[in-house]
Amino acid sequence: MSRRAFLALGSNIGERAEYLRTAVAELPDLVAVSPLYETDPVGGPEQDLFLNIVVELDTDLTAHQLLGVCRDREAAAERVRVERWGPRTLDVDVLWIDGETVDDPPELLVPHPRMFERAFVMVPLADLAPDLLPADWVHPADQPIRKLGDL
Ligand code: GSY
Repeated sequence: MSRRAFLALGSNIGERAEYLRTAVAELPDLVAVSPLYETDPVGGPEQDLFLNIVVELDTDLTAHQLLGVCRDREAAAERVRVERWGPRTLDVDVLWIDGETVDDPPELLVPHPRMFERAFVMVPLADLAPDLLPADWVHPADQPIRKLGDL
């Protein structure tokens, strides 16, 4: 049975918007794409600004199949894992699947364990699914993000 799932996408190397557009075009069961945000990097070394979006799928793929979709999109963007938390052409994470939790570390944890700490995830997620924003969620003051418009 299909259910709502959300993925987070980010890029901070090269033609950032193009990496996001190409990935979105290849996603299965896509129903919505958030506005595009430019965001200061959170964590990791000093690095360039990210572009971030969140997408909504209506899918009957399993959580692990969704993880495979994320990895396929990253591989297609020729992502090279040079450094954990470092710059990347494309990052795609499973954030949330309605009614499901997955505890299969380090491969897959759903809901994503850091999503609620990250403005670059929660702000675009709230654009698509305000019901998922906790009532007491506060935008961290040290995580500025700027809405750029549609991808
Ligand atoms: O976890 C996703 C990759 N990533 C990002 C990101 O996508 N956006 C911002 N602003 N900071 C980030 N730090 C990491 S790691």
